[in-house]
Amino acid sequence: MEKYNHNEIEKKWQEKWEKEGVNRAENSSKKPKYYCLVEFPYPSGDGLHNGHIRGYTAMDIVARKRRREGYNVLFPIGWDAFGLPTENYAIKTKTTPQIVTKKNTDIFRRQLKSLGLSFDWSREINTTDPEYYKWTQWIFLQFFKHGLAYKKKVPINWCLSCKIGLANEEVVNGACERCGGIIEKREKEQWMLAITKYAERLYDDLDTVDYLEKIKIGQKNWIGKSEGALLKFPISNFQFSIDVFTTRPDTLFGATYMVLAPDHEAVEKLKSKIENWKEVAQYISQAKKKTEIERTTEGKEKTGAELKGIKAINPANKEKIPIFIADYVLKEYGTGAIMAVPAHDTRDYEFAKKFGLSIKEVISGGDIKKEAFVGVGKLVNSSGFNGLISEEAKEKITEFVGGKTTTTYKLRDWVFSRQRYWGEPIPLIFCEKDGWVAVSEKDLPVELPKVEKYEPTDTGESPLSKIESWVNIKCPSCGGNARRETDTMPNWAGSSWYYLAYVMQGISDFQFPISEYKKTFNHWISVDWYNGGMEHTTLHLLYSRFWHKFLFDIGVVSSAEPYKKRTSHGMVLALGGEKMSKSKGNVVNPDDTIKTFGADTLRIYEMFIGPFDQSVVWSRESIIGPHRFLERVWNLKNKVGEGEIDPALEKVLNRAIKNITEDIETMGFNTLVSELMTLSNQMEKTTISRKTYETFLKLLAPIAPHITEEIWHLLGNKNSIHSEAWPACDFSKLEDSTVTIMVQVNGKIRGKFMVAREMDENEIKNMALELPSVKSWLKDMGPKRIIYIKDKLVSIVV
Ligand code: ANZ
Repeated sequence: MEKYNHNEIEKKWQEKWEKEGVNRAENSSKKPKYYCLVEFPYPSGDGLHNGHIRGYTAMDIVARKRRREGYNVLFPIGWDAFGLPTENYAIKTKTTPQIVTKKNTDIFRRQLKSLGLSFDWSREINTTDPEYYKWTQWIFLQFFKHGLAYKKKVPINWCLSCKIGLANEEVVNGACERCGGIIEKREKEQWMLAITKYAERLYDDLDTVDYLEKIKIGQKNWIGKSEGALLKFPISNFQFSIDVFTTRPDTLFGATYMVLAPDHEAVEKLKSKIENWKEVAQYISQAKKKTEIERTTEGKEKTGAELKGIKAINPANKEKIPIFIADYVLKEYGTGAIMAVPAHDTRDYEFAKKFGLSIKEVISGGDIKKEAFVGVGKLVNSSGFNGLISEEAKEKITEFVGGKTTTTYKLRDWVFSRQRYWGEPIPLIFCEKDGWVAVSEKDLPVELPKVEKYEPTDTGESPLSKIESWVNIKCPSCGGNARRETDTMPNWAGSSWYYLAYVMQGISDFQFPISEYKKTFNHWISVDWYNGGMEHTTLHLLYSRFWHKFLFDIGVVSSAEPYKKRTSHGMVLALGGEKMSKSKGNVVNPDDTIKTFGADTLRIYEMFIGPFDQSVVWSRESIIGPHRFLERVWNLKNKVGEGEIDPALEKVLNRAIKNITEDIETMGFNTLVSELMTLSNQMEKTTISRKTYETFLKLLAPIAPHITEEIWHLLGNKNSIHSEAWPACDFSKLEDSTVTIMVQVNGKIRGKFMVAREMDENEIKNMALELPSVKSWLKDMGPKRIIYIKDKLVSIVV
């Protein structure tokens, strides 16, 4: 067999495509637009990993197909380069994050180019470029000006080893998401973004987008919408009442005690009458130390303290019930206070058992001696409401006690400050007289100053706070002495709007005012198809949807959602199913694979390795298969004859066109590859016409762009195969009008006959029984059963 020199061929075409700018998107075009987006990588020191390659190759296939279907395609790439690993590495190696970033992006760029991905490199972006974060800062200022960025003292999750405050979402199982280190609660003034103001729209608008169902569910769970009621519980001997939020007002008659979050404001107000204040105060200080996750984990032993000397009044039956503080109730959710219904809520049940509180059944259907019955059902022990079903009772009981139906969300406002160096400076200035003042737009970007030392501080101040010459500044409003904000933005900021940055990047000298460019934004936005890792389908996706909706509200963009469609690929794992990581030494370096087997082979392998949405295990042995396949494709060119088109082959070819066209849309990339393999097997068996071979190459081109381009030119074609129209399926070649029906008697084939496709079942059964060969087997016995499998088989049992 003739070998093909992948190294030479791949390099040659990559250079030519780049020189000719074949993948550039046009800002104005008569063609319809299509915007394909992949998650831009964080340029870590490990280089590109196989998970990136899997997702990027998939979208590359889509982008290539769209171009050939006549679309003006935008398929861009860039670097999400702010973040802790770079900063930590710079500290360790005594360089600067700027230098580390430059080095890493150079490696990533080279690697991505060596894969032949059809990115529009003219639009490359980097979130750490001052010309980029100028706009991140500009968007932040718009939030600030619209009252959606505010400073608040919040208990933050402080990672002792990263020395950084983390958002709740960044705390996983009570530990730091980045380093796995210990988290402590600390009170700190932080910039917050009011994402909760958008909770309802972020939830409801999921109905308008085409995301994988599991992604929609993930988003919904983060937002955590709950429909329920606010009910007032008067406090005896006090002139006020406490609101509780409940999703089950139908269980009100079973509320046998009340629980407040340990940090609920009412505790202070009740203090004078609390008989066991010492015990209560001690419990409060203990609870402070725990993270939210520790507090709320199911099945954990419940703790609490009763507020002795004080009672609440159940508004339904006027019974006096005890009040507790307990850490399973969170201050930030609902009203921070609950009515406890131990018969019908698991956590309340555990708590009541431990503290010997009364458990009163009000919904029938369970066995409350054994466990809480959390289902809905008929009301009992509920006075005039007995016999109603839960749904009805919810409304009636809420009305009866003067409550209010309401919707709550689990989503919290977003802690937006970080006390680290390698992030976007928050463009605000504090003046004693004017308070917080925005940096003027003409002074953006507020550049990160070059510093000697950017180690985090133990006091929790940002390292920027030590650079007096940078910090001290005149107030833009009154001209008096003022100080810059020294906190920086979280690493989520730059990626919250980057799909817009690619559009801006295509406009030379993009400037204020943004409204001038609305036409170009409107041409490209929304993104038509966005693929990325499953791990980014909650936070990043939610944050960027939030920013987009805000930009929509202030008139920058005209669509309510940034991404029309979102899909996800499964991870590529190391042998043994472990995550690939440098520290485990099990990373497969794509450079080696490309050198040995070629980018085309690697691309096919990554697509062939398993169902796209599932995790797969990398294996070097199995990469040989795709490589041999390409060698056979290469050799097929020597078989091309001018002879008649083989009708059988034509049928296989048209079926492949149909299936591959569909496979790309449904991300069935592994079946796409098998389809191509089957087709090439068929071609090896007969003479092939040039047209058949060329069509085959056109189908293979999106996944193996180099080898197909090379053969295409060897066949004498002058244009690029990647600008050839996408093959259309000739359906008349596909379907035979007749089918062959096999006939079995007692499980053995005894005959066959041809009929028209879709013929009536009874007629076919009769024809089978009339067949001479079948008749001889049946002799005089009547058949016991006849089974028909459409267009395939009649099975007779005697
Ligand atoms: C009484 C009740 C009876 C409840 C019952 C449930 C079952 P979701 O669905 O997650 O929104 N709750 C309310 N605020 C809370 C807080 N700050 N911390 C902890 N728990 C809180 O849950 C709503 C339910 O969680 C509410 O409904 C309340 O308990 C509790 F048979 O009220 B329920």
